[in-house]
Amino acid sequence: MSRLITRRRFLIGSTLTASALGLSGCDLLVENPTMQQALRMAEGLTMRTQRLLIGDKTLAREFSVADISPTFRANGTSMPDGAEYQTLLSQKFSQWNLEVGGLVERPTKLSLAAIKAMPSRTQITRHDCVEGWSAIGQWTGVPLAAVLDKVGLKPEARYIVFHCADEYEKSLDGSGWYYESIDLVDAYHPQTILAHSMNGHDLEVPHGAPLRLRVERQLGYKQAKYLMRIEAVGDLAGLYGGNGGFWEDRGYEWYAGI
Ligand SMILES: Nc1nc2c(c(=O)[nH]1)N[C@H]1C(S)=C(S)[C@@H](COP(=O)(O)O)O[C@H]1N2
Ligand SMILES: [Mo]
Repeated sequence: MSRLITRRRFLIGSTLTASALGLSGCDLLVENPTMQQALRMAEGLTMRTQRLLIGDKTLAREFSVADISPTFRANGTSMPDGAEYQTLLSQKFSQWNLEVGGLVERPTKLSLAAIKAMPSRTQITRHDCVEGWSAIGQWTGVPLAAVLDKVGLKPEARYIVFHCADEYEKSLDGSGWYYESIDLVDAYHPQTILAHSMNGHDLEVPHGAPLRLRVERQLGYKQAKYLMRIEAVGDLAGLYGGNGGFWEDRGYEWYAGI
């Protein structure tokens, strides 16, 4: 399947991998099956090695209030332009719900108020974007584990998928929606939260209002903003490009360990 090459995709893709390999653009990489297989094997190795070395429950470093960056850049989408999101925003997210479904015993919808009423965790962590910038921010939200316990995962569930409100790459076939996924080790990690607040106030639109994922041992593109729906699945093959995330479908690693 051939896709339109957007300028953004070319720029980001090429700085990430193609330049390191001396290729002229990420499409060379993305369309070369041998290279793809080699990358995915190396990625599996990285994930296993990292988990062997640091363990499943190791915490990402946490910082103090004094370390919080005075400015935290917004990256990727900074304002979803779809009508549905615009309506929800104009109502201050009073009608927004997080849908939780897929391979769960009790599919549910959670309002923002319900999410804010759940036990929360606050953490000050460093966000590392693959493009080469970092910022320290304070995040408050409900542990994903608490949400998953509420709905009850079915035994076949192996990944949690995060569906977002922004179509990052406009396309006729709808393949450009931002989404992400993590496995159950990261889903149940104590620092994996659905954050509704940043630096002590409600999440602002550029940073993913009303709710975003924080999965602190991975890179920036895993931190899905504008959450609309969470889905438990047994494998990632049936979703969009099959690689578990918007950027993963465009050549990035699925396990983006820092
Ligand atoms: N829905 C959505 N989530 C997203 C993105 C996006 O474009 N859309 N960009 C990702 C990238 S590449 C980064 S670095 C971070 C940026 O988060 P920030 O805007 O709060 O800095 O969000 C990630 N999550
Ligand atoms: Mo990023």
